[in-house]
Amino acid sequence: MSAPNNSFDPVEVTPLHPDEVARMREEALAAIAAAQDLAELKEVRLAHAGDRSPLALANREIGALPPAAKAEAGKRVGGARRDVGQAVKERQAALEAERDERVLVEERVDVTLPWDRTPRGARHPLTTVAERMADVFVGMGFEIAEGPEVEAEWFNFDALNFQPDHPARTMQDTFFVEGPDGGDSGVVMRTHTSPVQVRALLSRELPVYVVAPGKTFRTDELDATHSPVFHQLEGLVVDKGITMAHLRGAIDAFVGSMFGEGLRTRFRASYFPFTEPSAEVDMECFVCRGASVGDPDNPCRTCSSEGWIEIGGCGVVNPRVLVAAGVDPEVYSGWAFGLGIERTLMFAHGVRDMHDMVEGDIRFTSAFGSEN
Ligand code: FA5
Repeated sequence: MSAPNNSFDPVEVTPLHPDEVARMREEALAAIAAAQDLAELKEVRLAHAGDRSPLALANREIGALPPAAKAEAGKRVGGARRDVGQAVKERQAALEAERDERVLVEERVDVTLPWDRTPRGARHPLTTVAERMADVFVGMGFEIAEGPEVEAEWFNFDALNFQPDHPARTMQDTFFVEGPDGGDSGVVMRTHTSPVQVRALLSRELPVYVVAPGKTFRTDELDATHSPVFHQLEGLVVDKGITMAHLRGAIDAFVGSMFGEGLRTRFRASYFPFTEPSAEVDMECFVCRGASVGDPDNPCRTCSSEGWIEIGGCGVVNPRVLVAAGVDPEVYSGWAFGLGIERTLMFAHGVRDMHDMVEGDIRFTSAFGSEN
């Protein structure tokens, strides 16, 4: 067994030599001071204060020294490591403060700049008016029903009691969908939303209280009051003991809600194959309330000084329609209406020309705001 190495001189172990320890300390402090950002400082910390740094390796040598030499060498290396650790801490704090200051400047938001210069998109007023119209009926307990825009002729015409020779079926009014061989496909672009009546009756339990907003198509020329593609709101009620008086009440509630309370409505006798009796619905002009009639000094542009505005067609559901939809007309009765949504938008917002609604000019739609 060998004797303890009492005569060992720590000065002889190079990494523990005071000059060497001082050099390692100076080198570390210089590298820390030179670190320009936090990433660089991280690398410097690993190199000069990490487990494999020269000072850490020197520290390991102390274990091999004789006890008498350990204290002094430990003090020397420990002091250098403390200084390096302290310098890293201080540099870290300084660099973090610099970074925070820079980020504050770089990410500054000038709250005085004008905001949102890009015009915001909005839904088309036809969509919002259609929803408002439907909402009035939803508020009365109606449900929303739907049907396809490309519709079977049977739903669009036959089930609604249009006779085979009815003029609405001709090419002058209806867009027919061509069959694969160029012939008759039995399918049309729906000319009104009334086919949804039959679809609703076939697919729902009675009683039925529905409204169906939707797109419709006719071979009309685009002019100030007509469009080949337009929208209607269909309404249908089928229940026991339903009369035209209920229809009157529902229309009055709708007109009051959309255009203002207290406006009178009137029914003018008309004809639709799927209702009997049928009527055109007029409402009192909400601008002049009839005051312009017979007064050339105060003309009204909204009602053309007629005092009344036509808003759609309606009537008691023809028993033949109920039979086509499998409903017993001895037990059930009902009524239906079809309102033009473009016309409603025209009256409600003073839109003079149908072109404005279809041409997609943002100057028209933006006037309605960004209601969504
Ligand atoms: C019908 O379409 C019936 N289906 C309405 C109906 C439903 C009656 C249920 C009875 C029971 P009419 O063809 O009148 O009816 O059209 C109804 C409304 O659609 C018109 O009052 C008008 O506001 C609108 N309309 C019709 N054609 C056009 C068009 N080319 N452009 C814009 N709106 C139109």
